[in-house]
Amino acid sequence: MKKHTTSILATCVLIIASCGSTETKTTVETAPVVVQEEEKVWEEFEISATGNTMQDMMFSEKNIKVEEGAWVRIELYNEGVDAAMIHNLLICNYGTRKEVAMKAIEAGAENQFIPNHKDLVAASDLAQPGESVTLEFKAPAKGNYEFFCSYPGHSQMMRGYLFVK
Ligand SMILES: [Cu+2]
Repeated sequence: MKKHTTSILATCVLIIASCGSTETKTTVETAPVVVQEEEKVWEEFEISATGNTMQDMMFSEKNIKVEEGAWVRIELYNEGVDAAMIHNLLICNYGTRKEVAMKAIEAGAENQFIPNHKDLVAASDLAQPGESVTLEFKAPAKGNYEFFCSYPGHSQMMRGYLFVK
């Protein structure tokens, strides 16, 4: 008799347990949180800095075209392995590259070779060999601009043009 009672009890426990488990399976759907933000149109670019000597270092892109007022995101990949291959990407008004590059060297490593200059439009952080950095800025007024690496000795080899349409 005792044995029988135990088996009935065990069956009851099983039923309760299974009922409980189906209940916990019910999940509550949560609505995604919508963050109100200014509508930004992004134009994205990936630029690699290649080469391992002062003679062959270069950017993989030479010309970038964007729309006026767009937000520009440039992912700069430093593919160098040599310790001297430290790169960044500065954007300046057309025809001012040499002057801004000179001021960048004066600004020095403590300022990541970013000068305080009226013709400087945007500047990324420095990317060590194997690293990448992201530069984001709003496209300036329609016109022609230049980009270059301001690490000392690099601006002549590592440069290109930004066209804002
Ligand atoms: Cu460089």
